Amino acid sequence: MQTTAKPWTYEKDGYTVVRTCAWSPPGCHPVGCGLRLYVKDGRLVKVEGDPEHPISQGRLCIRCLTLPEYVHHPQRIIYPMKRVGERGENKWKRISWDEAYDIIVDKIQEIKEKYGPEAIVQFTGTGRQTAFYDGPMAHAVIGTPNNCYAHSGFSCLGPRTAVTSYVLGARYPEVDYAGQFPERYNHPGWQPPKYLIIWGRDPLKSNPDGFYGHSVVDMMKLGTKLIVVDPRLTWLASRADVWLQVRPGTDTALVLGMLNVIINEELYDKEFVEKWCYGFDKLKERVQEYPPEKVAEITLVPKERLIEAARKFATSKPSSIQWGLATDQKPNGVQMAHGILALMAITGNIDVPGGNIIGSIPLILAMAALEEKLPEEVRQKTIGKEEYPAFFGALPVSHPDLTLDAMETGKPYPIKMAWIKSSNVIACPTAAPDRWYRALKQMEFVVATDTVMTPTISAAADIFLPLSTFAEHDGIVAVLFGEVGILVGAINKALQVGECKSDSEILLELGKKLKPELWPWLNVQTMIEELMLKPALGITFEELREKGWVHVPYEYRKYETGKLRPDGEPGFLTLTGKIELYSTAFEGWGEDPLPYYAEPPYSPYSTPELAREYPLILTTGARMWGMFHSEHRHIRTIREIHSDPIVEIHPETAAQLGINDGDWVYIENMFGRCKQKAKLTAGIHPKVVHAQHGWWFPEKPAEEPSLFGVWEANINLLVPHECIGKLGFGAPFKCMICKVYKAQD
Ligand SMILES: Nc1nc2c(c(=O)[nH]1)N[C@H]1C(S)=C(S)[C@@H](COP(=O)(O)OP(=O)(O)OC[C@H]3O[C@@H](n4cnc5c(=O)[nH]c(N)nc54)[C@H](O)[C@@H]3O)O[C@H]1N2
Ligand SMILES: Nc1nc2c(c(=O)[nH]1)N[C@H]1C(S)=C(S)[C@@H](COP(=O)(O)OP(=O)(O)OC[C@H]3O[C@@H](n4cnc5c(=O)[nH]c(N)nc54)[C@H](O)[C@@H]3O)O[C@H]1N2
Ligand code: SF4
Ligand SMILES: [Mo]
Repeated sequence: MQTTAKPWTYEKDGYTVVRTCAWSPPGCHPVGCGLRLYVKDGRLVKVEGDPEHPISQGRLCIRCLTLPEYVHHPQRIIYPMKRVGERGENKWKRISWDEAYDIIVDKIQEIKEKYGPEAIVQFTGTGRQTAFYDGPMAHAVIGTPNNCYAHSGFSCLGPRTAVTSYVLGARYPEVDYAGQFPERYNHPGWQPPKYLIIWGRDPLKSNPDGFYGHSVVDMMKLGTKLIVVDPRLTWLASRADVWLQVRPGTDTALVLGMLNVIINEELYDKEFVEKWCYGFDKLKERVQEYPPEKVAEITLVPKERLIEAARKFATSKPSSIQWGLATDQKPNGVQMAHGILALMAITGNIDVPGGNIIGSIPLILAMAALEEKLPEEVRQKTIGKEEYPAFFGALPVSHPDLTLDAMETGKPYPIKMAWIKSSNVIACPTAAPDRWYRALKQMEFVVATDTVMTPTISAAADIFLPLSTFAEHDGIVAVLFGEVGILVGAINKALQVGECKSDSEILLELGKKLKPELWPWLNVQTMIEELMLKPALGITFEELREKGWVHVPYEYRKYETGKLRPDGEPGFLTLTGKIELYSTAFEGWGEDPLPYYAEPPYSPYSTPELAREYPLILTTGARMWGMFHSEHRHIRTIREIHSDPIVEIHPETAAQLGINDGDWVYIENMFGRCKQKAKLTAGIHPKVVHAQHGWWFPEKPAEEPSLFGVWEANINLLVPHECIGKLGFGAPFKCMICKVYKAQD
């Protein structure tokens, strides 16, 4: 453990400088970049990257650089509020925290008595800071089993981590970018991957989960070559050794084709396969169904490119794979994830320097202990537990699609209250958002916590609780929630804005009112210390803050030393003790134990009739530099860069449709339509279009029917609900069909 040169807070040139690690709000995933916040007269005046931070090393993106604009934005809501008009009228009255808590406590108790605790659903979004506290809030404060991430098929990270836990018996295997070592790339024994496959991910923009995107560029400078699998020519694809421009939604065929080449040409790691993999012969048999010629036809990737990529990856060790959201956002994503794990495994790249590394004990598990405080008979009622055991076994939350069904039908039981945190439900995560909108409006009582008024809150909430940004509270950030053993950093409060509170303060304060026996801690710092820091790392919050960050102890090849299993035996924590190329778990659930390709539910091949009317393939939601999902639409500096919702179209396709660069166009299919601005680019396949997600317009009226223009550009109006994979995972957000035409209005 090192100590940084500067203390966590100091005075400089009339400013109070506070060093901190970033998380949310405003949104980001937990990489925990290092910042220096400059505060004067109670205002955050400027922000600098912290050059001492071992991962970000002084670099920051625009979302952190514009933090002062976010913190002091006039549209921020900084006091608790109660709705006074009708829902959707956006009429509110300021109240005190005590009054807000009294109303909430009374209402929760009333609903529990009348309908049972399961009638309350907590809605959460992507892994922002509240991710540590979501389970405890639902289960050990509110007392409901229903904690719901309302993204159809839980199509984000969940499928990847679930499949990993079944196939590998471990948490998400991340690219070894030396983030776990204080001396980073100079660590003895570390080496850069020779090839890095970037598959359905754009990490420079997304810095996803626990991966610091810019480390790809660092590693390229150290010699790493890229293979990029993406229907769009990203910055990284343009610099790749091999770019596989795949038809959206067909990746599982591509991975099976690559396995075919590697296995048939005997380019795999025979020793590793022999010792640590289960079901190789069956996989070998299966991949015979996917010869490169056939795969080329399915995927639109030329056969030669596929073969070249497979050979380069398999014959260059170490190599690793960055696999992203495109894995999850399709009903066939479980099989894609299985195939990618098989690719890492048979080439012997698991948990080795420069390969894909496996984490140690996740920090989040300490918090998870609190989730178990839910009585068993209540837990049994979690929506979807019966229908999707594979889903529930890995993600003990309520199933998103079945939760909407329950809200609409009252079956298996009525849903009466929603607690919305870290999600803009109708603007961003949901397929068929119009149905979610109607369902939320039927609720008897809705509480929301956020930093600004959103379309969802204006439409449906009764109480608004104002949230502090990461500059305004103490906390911790753990890279990938501690799922890979990398780094834990201190979040330090630099200022107070209005009466805003953090997710963890709200959790503790409400916990003390509703279940005081479970919430004995005096403040958030001690709670975090007792629940996470001491058990996982043996340090106090003050010690962490003095050091700035600590590295979590990490070692390679844990399967050799018995560190992946509680019984201390070598191997993996699966039924067979090996990496299951043939999954005994899937077999148990009646799913095919081997990866297989299935056409997207709507495509020129699976629905040729519909495809005549909607001939273009639609992928959505590739990340933007400046926006985190539906956030940041109100930040002027960022809107100068991302002014309008953008749909990317190939110039030849646009010419056939009479569309010019900058035209407003409708994107439409059998489920709905929305309007975005055309950007012509040769970097997309002529048969494919890409549309942005998460758009709403804070400059438009907050009240109904506009709701900040949330229905205008909302691409999820074209994505159906309940169109998910067999085990409950994955929906077609990245593989729909559509037509595009010029908007005349
Ligand atoms: N700036 C910013 N960063 C973010 C977020 C944000 O909103 N903004 N969101 C965060 C969240 S929650 C997540 S889950 C991550 C996601 O981050 P990533 O995993 O990087 O995912 P995306 O940016 O959605 O898509 C990555 C790439 O997949 C390509 N793609 C589209 N369809 C397909 C397909 O069918 N197959 C393949 N192989 N590729 C396809 C897209 O063209 C895109 O370049 O980002 C996180 N980071
Ligand atoms: N078509 C399409 N749709 C998609 C995607 C796609 O690629 N294509 N991506 C999907 C993915 S991967 C995801 S994860 C979802 C994301 O969906 P959500 O997570 O629901 O994202 P947002 O709509 O940005 O809602 C987040 C809200 O939480 C607030 N917030 C920010 N930080 C915090 C915090 O720390 N605590 C709390 N309590 N609130 C906070 C923000 O101000 C914002 O209003 O969207 C999904 N939607
Ligand atoms: S990745 Fe960018 S937005 Fe996220 S914490 Fe780091 S600098 Fe901030
Ligand atoms: Mo996500």
